[in-house]
Amino acid sequence: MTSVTQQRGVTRKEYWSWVRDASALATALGYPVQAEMINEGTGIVFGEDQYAAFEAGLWSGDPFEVMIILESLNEGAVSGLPSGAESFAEYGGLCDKLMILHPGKWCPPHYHPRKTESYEVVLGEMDVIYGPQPVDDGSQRLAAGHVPAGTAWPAGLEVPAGREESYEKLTSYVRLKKGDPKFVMHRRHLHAFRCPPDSSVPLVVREISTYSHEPTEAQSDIHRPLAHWSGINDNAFVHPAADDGRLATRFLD
Ligand code: RUU
Ligand code: CO
Repeated sequence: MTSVTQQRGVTRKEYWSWVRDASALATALGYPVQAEMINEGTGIVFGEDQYAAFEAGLWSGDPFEVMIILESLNEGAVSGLPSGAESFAEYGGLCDKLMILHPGKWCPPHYHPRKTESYEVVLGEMDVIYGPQPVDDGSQRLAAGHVPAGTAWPAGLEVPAGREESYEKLTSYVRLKKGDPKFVMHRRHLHAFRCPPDSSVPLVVREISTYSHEPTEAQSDIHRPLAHWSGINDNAFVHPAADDGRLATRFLD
């Protein structure tokens, strides 16, 4: 009997060429890349099984949950608020990120109890799927906002093997292109997106959003205007394994 072993990590050589190529592309496209944005959390692999993406390589077109995030700004808006408004500050602020995904690769299904985000395609095309209705998780303090209904999924929208169920509630679909107006994904709407597998270029998307509460090392306390925000994780991934990737990269060497 032959046993199939799946790659469960990435070599440093693969990781750094992925991240350095992506940051060079971002710089060429005019994004303000700074040295401190390049680290072991810049490339995100959403769970141990998703390292298999590196076996066939990032250009294979195969569906895996693997992406780059370069974050140039994450500012909470907390000072000068009227009294009584402070506790709502965690819903505001301003964040600017550039996200880069290779053909077939996905940002996995998730929603944000607080963050509203918007997308502007800088290079390539973007397949977005989302939940047309907001998630009711009992935690809501603000209205969710309306995301216009898209169409049904087109044929051939391949999602990662073993994670199919986590995509099921994201029934609305839209394809975004460079030059489209920003598409707003309001808080509490499930969303995921990918680069089409037949693309000749990686998908590059600029995300402008409210403050991103994320449990990454890069989010040092310097960027957190309120101490208790360090305990907030505003990314609710549908698949339990998807959360792992935010915390550390698994190196094979
Ligand atoms: C995009 O939808 C995003 O929210 C990024 O900003 C990361 O937080 C993960 O997904
Ligand atoms: Co999101």
